[in-house]
Amino acid sequence: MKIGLIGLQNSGKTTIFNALTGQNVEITSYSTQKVEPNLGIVKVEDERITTLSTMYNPKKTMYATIEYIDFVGLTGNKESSDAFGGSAMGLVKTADALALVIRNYEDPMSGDEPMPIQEADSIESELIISDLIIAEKRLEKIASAKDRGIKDADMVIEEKALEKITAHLNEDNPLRTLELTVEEEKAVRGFQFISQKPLMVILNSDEDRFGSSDDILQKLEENYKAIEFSGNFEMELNNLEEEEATEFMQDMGITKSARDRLTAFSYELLGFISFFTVGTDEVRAWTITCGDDAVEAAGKIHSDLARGFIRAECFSYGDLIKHGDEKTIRENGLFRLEGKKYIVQDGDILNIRFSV
Ligand SMILES: Nc1nc2c(ncn2[C@@H]2O[C@H](COP(=O)(O)OP(=O)(O)OP(=O)(O)O)[C@@H](O)[C@H]2O)c(=O)[nH]1
Ligand SMILES: [Mg+2]
Repeated sequence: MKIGLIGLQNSGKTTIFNALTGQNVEITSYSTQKVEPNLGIVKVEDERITTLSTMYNPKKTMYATIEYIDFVGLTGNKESSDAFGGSAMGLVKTADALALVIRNYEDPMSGDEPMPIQEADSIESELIISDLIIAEKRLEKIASAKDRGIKDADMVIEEKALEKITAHLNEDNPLRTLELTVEEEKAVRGFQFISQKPLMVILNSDEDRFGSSDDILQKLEENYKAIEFSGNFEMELNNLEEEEATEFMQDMGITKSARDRLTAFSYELLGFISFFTVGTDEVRAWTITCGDDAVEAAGKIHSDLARGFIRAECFSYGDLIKHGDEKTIRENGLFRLEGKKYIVQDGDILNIRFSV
């Protein structure tokens, strides 16, 4: 899973990136104009994998991972709608979800008071406008093709979908709140509209404001999924010994690390679940979307497994813990053979039978 951190300049994206990844990317209160985004991969803590690894004693243990991409800040200048210009845009489009970082502290350069709700709304508008430009350009092309007498069934569907999309965007709504039919969705998938991506808002509060922003969070939650971090504080925890860090966190009323909180939040937002593969070679967690079937799960491991799918041998992590070993699971009739249409459950342990 890839999450892109976006937001205005000085909203604390890099600070939060450091807090999440344990990296030490330079933090500046002036824009560095550094266009290259920072990349960091973090492990998704899952005690089930730890337990499975103890049971199977494999050569390799692989946790699921989240990749964070820290982009350069947007200027918030409506006239220049090239916010995600060039290569950065290409990268933003590869993200599975966006985390929009909003400043909730005085601007270190100008001293300006934070205006978190306005900031979130104005960036949402930028995303909407950038999609609108793409959709309208494409509609113009379709219109001119039609003028030249070109017309096919696919184009008709695409045009209808794009009209629906532009109407929605024109009312200042992001595409993630628009329902498209499977056909329409397919027709416009290639545009990778940015406001269609799942979005979470990270309210980045300074130490004084942290924990007393319920009213702001409530307001944000009218339109967004929102979570509060104290970026600076949480970044500095990385430099402390664990015991000391825990004490500091308790003082702030933080129960889990920024990394664990954002992991849980994004799994919930994106509807992600995990299944496992086990063996003496490797114990591994795989991330899929809730509702995915056995073939889709197999495809996560390797496209060959999806293509040549025969059956999934399956039992659940919960049953394994309850009964202690695979043998007892079989004896109790809890070892199942599932077909292509089987909807994989969180905590399923799968072995895919396939032939290509
Ligand atoms: N008080 C306070 N200041 C913060 C916090 N997070 C970031 N800052 C300050 O805000 C400034 C910018 O932080 P960065 O993390 O570089 O912000 P950014 O969003 O990555 O900025 P750009 O990459 O230029 O867009 C620095 O001076 C930070 O010290 C915070 O939680 N509290
Ligand atoms: Mg930055």
